[in-house]
Amino acid sequence: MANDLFSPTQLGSIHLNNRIVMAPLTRNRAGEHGVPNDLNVTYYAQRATAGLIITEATPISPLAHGYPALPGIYTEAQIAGWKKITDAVHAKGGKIVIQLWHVGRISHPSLLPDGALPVAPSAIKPAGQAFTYQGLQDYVTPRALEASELPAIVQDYVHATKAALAAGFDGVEVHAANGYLLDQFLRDGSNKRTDNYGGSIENRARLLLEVVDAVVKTAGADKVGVRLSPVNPFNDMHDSNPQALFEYVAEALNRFNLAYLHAVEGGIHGGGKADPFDFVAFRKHFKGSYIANLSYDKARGNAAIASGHADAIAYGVPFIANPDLVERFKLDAPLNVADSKSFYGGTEKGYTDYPFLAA
Ligand code: 8OZ
Repeated sequence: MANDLFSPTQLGSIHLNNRIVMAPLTRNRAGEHGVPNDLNVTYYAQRATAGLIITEATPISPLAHGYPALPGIYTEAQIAGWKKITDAVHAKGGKIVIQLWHVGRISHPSLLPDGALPVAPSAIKPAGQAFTYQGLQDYVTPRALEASELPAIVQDYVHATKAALAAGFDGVEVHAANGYLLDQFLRDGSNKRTDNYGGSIENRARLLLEVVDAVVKTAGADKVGVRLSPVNPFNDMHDSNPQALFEYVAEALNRFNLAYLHAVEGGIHGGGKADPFDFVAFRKHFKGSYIANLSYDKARGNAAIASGHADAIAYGVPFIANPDLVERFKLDAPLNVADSKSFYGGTEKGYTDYPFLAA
């Protein structure tokens, strides 16, 4: 029988009971100092029947922050907070990886230590406004990173990877999507550098590949995934030839034998219309496992797995509103509808209070 969403699979060293993956979802409900709290434990434990949970994007250092109330993965207290989450998910037979994040220019001095300027490949201010503790504020012109500063950022990824392993995660996902730092280097709308990290596709991919190399050396390739979003225009992103760029990146990632590649197959977060892109052709350039994401339902998820396009499907909004999404898919039960007003920040309302199916 052909594989479907309910077939077990193996992503690197991570065994999944099913192929229904919880996508990374920013929820802005961490405790003080970026320490995950008991409410966060409940939220993730409720969703442990997912074949794999990818955590919300998690800053790797104080300078990697860009929104209020994010959890971090760089202090002892944060490790202890996350350990409660990985323990709770594992106790229920689930698997969980943490998404490692540096926001680059999508930040604001009020969110950074000593009011620092956000950093980016080039000093280009993104259109739009930052979410800050004082409300929406215009983005500022970021500071272009010196090439000599990049090794320290790579080391921040290494430090965060060590912290993630200490916290009991099954692996890490390098966030190279959605207009944040690594994606800012990849795409030429945000990268105008004239050094080894800008210009050609090879140069723009260099920082991502250095980060992945360092993270793989720290965790082992079979515990590392990468997320890309070739045509998501969110965060004022654009590239002149995304097909060529991201097919190069997919092929370059083959050398590592990663646990998986994860792609956002279009535009998300209302960033505008995505450029055309052939995701089937793109996927064929990557030799390992592939997680597809973006508005899949059960039928399209099964079809993508049956056709060999994807090994697993990541569901975002459906997992916000349906902690038991796997059970509901299995039974073809109706889905709870997500309340978008409680996506970002707040209390248990719209976070841990979505009902499970009645027993
Ligand atoms: C929505 C709001 C804030 C952050 C992403 C981490 O798009 C995010 C994010 C999404 O990857």
